[in-house]
Amino acid sequence: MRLFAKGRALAVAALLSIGLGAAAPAAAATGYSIRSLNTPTATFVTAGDSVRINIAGPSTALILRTALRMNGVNVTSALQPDGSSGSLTGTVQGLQVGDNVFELFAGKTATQSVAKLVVVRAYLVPDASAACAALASASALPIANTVITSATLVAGTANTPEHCNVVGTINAGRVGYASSPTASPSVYTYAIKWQARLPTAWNGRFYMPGGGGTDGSIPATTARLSLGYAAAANDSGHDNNVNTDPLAAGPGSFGTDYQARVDFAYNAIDVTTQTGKALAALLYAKSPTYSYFEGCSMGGREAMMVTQRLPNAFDGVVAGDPAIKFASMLTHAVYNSQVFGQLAASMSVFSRTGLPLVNNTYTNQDLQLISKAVLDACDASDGLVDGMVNKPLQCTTAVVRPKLDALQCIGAKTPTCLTAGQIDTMVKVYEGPITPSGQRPYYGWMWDAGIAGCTSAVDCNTPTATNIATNWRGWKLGNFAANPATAENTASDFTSTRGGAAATTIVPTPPVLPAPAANEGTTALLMGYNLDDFIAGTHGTTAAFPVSGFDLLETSATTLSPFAAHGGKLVIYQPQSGGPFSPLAMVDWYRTLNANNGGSEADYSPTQQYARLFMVPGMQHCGSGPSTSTFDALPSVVQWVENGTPPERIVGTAPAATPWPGRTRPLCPFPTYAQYTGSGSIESESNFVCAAP
Ligand SMILES: [Ca+2]
Repeated sequence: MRLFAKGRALAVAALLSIGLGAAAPAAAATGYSIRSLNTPTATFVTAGDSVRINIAGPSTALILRTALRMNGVNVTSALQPDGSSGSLTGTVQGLQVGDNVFELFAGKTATQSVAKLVVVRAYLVPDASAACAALASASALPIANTVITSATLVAGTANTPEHCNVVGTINAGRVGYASSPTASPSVYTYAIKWQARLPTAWNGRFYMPGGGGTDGSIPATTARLSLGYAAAANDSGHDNNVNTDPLAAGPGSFGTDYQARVDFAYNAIDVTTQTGKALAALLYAKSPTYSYFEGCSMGGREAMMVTQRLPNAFDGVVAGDPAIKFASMLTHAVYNSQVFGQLAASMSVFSRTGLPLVNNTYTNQDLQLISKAVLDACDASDGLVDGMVNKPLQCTTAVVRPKLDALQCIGAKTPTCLTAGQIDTMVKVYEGPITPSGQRPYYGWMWDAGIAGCTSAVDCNTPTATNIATNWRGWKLGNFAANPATAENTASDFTSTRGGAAATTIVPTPPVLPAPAANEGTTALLMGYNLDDFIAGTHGTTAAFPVSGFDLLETSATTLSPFAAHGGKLVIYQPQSGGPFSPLAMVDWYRTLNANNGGSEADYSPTQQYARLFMVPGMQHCGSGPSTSTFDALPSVVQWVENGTPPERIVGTAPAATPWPGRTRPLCPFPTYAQYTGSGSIESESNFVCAAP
């Protein structure tokens, strides 16, 4: 189980050969294409001033009539027939440092290009070792109280190119509020810790990966280095190895300090972005031309945040399974701890410390029964029975409930049936939290096969199968415990390392203390909350906490005009099963954005000019599940920003741990969905279109 994963970039590194621009044929719709044959990265040339280029057209006769221009200069004579019909290949000399724009014209005098490709020739740092070392004493950095701890040239390896590794702090030694009365001051002494990696061969771009969980460590900054991006990241202003008070939700104890909340919400990203860009400008004597942000989970919230609060800082943003409506989401964590807890109590399943043990309310096989019921109810509604629900908004509780009821045990519970309590409780959770006063503070959930799902091509819907995906239950229930008498609740939604910390110390004002991290202390708090009181706390302020946790962290603004006006492009991918964040919350946010942007349910085009949402059937939190969950969204946003080509589909591939390894599907811009054309293999995305619902 990946907890609040630190950016999908790590999981998809193998796909990065797609490169900065499109290595795949560009402008295929015209029948013409340009490809770079450079290796190892098609569109990033790190040595020399030439690149192998292939152009293709509908026929040999037509391709011989074309003109290829690089930066406006005709370079057609560099290409020759290569033996394939309608195809010319050759080496084009004279790349300039930086971006080189190739355009293909159908005729020598045509003015409208039929294909386009950008190839970057690297900016090279002369005397990189000395230049890197000099950054250690860089002055005039933009943020006060910045300290550079080290600046070291790191030799290239098979995986990462030579780069300058710069490590530093901002506001180190800041003493915050005491996290609990007996805590040592070292626990509430803070710094914003950051790291920048600046490759010697640079593509002119800046890149920042988001964090994960409740942050507290610097995410990896190596994922895009081989493509030439200069990267920077930060720990969000607290360190899980330092700022962890066992009486203040452990690593969530930073939430007892207001400035640490502000740093976590947005400030650490702001100051690290400014610092990282300034370091790049010093090293390369040139400011970045484009800047990108990418993250999943909490990193996804950070991605949404930069489009809302720092609208000029980034040109392209990828937000994966984002933690938007973060404060509202916590009502779901609290509510689930209570309703699942009530089910556990009714089953007389208790933990080591005597709390209801949510972990054992459903076996993996029970969840797989529900997954199968969802498919029975909704798989065919998209026109193809393939184990995927591509029209999830039609898969309502009213549609699913009869299939669940059909699973109800006649007599005693067996592995092939569900108790009435199990069915009722799961429906409650999927309908979303309701408070004692009748408020509906969050959303229901999206019925989707990824509540469980097979992790192999072998049928797992038998009472004894063990190959069942467990990411969803990891968030909601925790893994099934072999011996309840020695077990504790481990659901990530309501234990101290994740949602529980957020619901006690990070979001409510004042913070709820003590929030003991040991002996299920945080879980016990959540199970005992009055949900109306909890909501009031998320909106609370005091003299010491002048802005509420809700307003700092909700990140749900539905006007992105400054970001759009800046030219920013946003790609969101939203798993339909998800983990901590409701897919319906994202759909509602996007619909509201569209309505505020002059769109309607029949017309998403105004919003799709700069923000596109891609639902991912079957996918669990930031990956896994019975899903085509392997994809890399960054190249699509780069194409959009730099070439003006919006993503009409993102191709996802099913990983090995699915019923159909290697299957591909188009992920479609909401509200369209992947619809089978009716012919050809159902395992190939090429036989699917993105259709209106
Ligand atoms: Ca289907």
